[in-house]
Amino acid sequence: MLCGRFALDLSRPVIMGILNVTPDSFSDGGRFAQMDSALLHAERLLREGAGMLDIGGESTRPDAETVSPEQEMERVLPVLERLRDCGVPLSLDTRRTEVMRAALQIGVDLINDVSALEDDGALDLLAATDVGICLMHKQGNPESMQQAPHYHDVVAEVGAYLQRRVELCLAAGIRRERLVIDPGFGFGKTLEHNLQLLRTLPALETRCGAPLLVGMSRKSMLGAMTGEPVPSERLGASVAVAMEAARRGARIIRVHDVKATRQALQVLQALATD
Ligand code: 7PJ
Repeated sequence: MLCGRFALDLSRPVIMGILNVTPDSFSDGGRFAQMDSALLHAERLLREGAGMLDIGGESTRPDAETVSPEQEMERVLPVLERLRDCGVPLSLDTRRTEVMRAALQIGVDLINDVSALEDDGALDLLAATDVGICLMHKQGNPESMQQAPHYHDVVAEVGAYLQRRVELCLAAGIRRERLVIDPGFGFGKTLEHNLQLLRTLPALETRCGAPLLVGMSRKSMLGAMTGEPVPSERLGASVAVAMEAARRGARIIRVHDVKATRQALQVLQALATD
């Protein structure tokens, strides 16, 4: 995969470590404390085996508070700048063209967009660059998407949407090698929808002709299966679904817990016969 300054080898799954840059509830030390804790956390993710970092300043969890584009940029741009030479591709998790434009000036390798470049101008902006692009499916908006997710055939609808977004990118002159796709677990989906998508991952990759990125780490679908209400206590469930996704061909796995995911992937790879 071509991804800004990097050509990524996806023959084995790559772990994308999640770096949230949102206000730290444990400290009110302001911007510097936020920066320090983000950098410390990035160091840990890298030490534990992250092959790329996904930096996000706007929470897109269900019911999250809204963040202005200015706030989002204030959070992520300094972190992007400081991590620029950390040795792995830097991904930015954003839906906003304005934030993408500013990040491109500093240097970013992949734009991870949970709205698949639907913001005005995003497609044209990225077409003129060489960054990687993650196109994700969601139904509705983060504020309300979990209220009543509905599909006639979730696998067919998510596949058709992602296929259309891939074709739109190709038509805009973006090379296929720059694209990854993501069914968007938890983004306007019930547990049953998520499970159907997980079971049919291989067909999605074939249909869209782009490698798969998946993100299920700590999500409420795991709470629904295990009864564990606390996201950070869902490590076992997170690793289990990450391995199932890897077995079904996921190439980039977006997680909070890099060390445990890496160990599990190493076992999976040792067991593989082909
Ligand atoms: C995802 C994401 C995901 C991609 C978030 C959370 C919510 N980007 N950003 N895929 N989820 N590509 O991590 O709980 O599933 S934010």
